[in-house]
Amino acid sequence: MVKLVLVLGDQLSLSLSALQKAGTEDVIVMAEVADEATYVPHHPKKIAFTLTAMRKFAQTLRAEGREVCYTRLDDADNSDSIRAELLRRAEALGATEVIATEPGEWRLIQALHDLPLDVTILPDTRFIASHSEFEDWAKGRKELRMEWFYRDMRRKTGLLMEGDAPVGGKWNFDHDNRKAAPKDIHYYGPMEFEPDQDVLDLVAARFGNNFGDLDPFWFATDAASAKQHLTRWLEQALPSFGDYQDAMLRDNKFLYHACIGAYINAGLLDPLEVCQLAEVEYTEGRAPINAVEGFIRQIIGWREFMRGIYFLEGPDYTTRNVLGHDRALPALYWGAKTKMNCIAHAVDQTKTDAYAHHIQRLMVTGNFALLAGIAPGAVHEWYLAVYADAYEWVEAPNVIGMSQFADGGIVGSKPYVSSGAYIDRMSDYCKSCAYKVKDKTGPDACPFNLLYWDFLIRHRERFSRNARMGNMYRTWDRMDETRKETVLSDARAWLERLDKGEMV
Ligand code: FAD
Ligand code: DLZ
Ligand code: SF4
Repeated sequence: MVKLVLVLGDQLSLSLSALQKAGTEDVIVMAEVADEATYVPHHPKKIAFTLTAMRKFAQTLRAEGREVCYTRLDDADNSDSIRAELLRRAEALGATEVIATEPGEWRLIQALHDLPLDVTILPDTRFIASHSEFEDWAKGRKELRMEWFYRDMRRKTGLLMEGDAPVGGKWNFDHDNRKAAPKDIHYYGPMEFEPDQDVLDLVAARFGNNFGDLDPFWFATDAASAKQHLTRWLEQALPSFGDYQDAMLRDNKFLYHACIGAYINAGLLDPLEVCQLAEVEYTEGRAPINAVEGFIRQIIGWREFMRGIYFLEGPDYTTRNVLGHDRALPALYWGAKTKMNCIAHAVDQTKTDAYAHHIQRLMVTGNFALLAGIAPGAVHEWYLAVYADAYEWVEAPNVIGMSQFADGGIVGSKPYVSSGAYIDRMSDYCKSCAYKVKDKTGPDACPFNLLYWDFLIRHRERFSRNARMGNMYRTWDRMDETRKETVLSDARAWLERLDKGEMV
């Protein structure tokens, strides 16, 4: 009897385990559904990217002779959810079995388990570490640290290895990767591709009121274009990737970042192949070790580690809130005017491109949310909605864990917080900001300076025993009492203005 083979919007790879397992007579089910477009208010560009890439992938499958039952969002008989679409197709075709590759979100895994059909969920083999490998690695460890896991992934893949030893004599070259913003940039961002106007019109009509600009739409939406973009990036930008990985510039939003997260996560690029291509740039002498090692670490280290944590920690991970933060997400995250230049730039870029690079996400919008005590669930939903590369398996550990410390230190050993000084060192935002980054108190003081101390003092009991944070508390303890009081009262007054919805 014919089986249904489910392919989701982030499973657009010919190597997908469900496609490999299926017989040629089995029917592939792909569905554009309202449920997936609305579980958070996704950025219109993200929706357009997903739908365009799904449509093109269905064409590729058909060209290979596979039968695809494809539901478009505006089809009259669209039943609005993956579950209902599978049931509808099963009934029409008389099928009782479904083959699926494990979805990247507990919500959908549960929905598949709940189907009154015979469902086989296969592992997602596009990742380097399986769930059991990560569990075995994690078992019995007091702390889960990415660096140790990463070394195992280097050994497993053989990337940048000379026998058992790391190429260049060191596992990690991050020490060379924290240079401040460069003066000249020789890379001008990702390649731009033609959109599918039908999809843009559909998304504009259905989701045009969501936060985010649909135009200009520049994403690659098939494997060949994504590879074209990657090839150009490897040639033009990889050599400088490491040096300026943490820098932020007003007029050069992408710096030397690869802008491939959306492509890898949707299945248009294979993560291992991407790393192998980067390795060749090193072995052929075209890119330095600090750039190539740093880049490969992001993919086989951080990306795999985050996925491991998501599946290890279970479905309640997104509700964690060990710091008890409960402030509502301020309107400035949705584009309301703010005097904070760094936030304005990061949010504006997010609105335009459904993209911001790692340090903007971590040290600007994430840092601010943590310092201001915003409810981590709200922060999580924002990140899941606004970035084209956001799927829960990778977004949640980055937000709930790395950025908001809401998991109590599973992902990171200390919270990523900083005052304005860090942002000033790594960017050119502060020069043209209405606030003064050097002011620690008073009406023009940079809010990051005020909130930094407010955060540390609110959570003193938890963090003062952390060996990596002792210095911060010693600095505070050396400040004179009047100054301490002024810092804390200025911080409280600033937060009150934020809560009242004043322009801050
Ligand atoms: P580059 O800087 O060029 O890095 C290359 C690749 O490395 C990325 O494409 C990605 O595949 C991988 N990578 C780098 N850092 C990470 C990381 N911390 N976790 C997982 N993969 C990583 N990444 C997502 O893919 N989806 C998300 O929803 C997401 N949300 C984030 C939220 C916060 C608060 C933070 C701090 C980080 C988040 N990241 C997320 C990680 C990282 O910011 C993005 O992967 C990166 O910005 C994507 O842009 P890029 O392709 O230009 O990356
Ligand atoms: C993100 C997304 C969107 C916007 N739309 C669809 C869709 O219509 N159909 C689909 O199969 N997948 C979509 N996706 C991706 C899913 O939300 C994703 O597969 C799950 O969140 C699991 O990672
Ligand atoms: Fe951001 Fe403060 Fe710098 Fe302004 S002064 S850009 S608020 S860090």
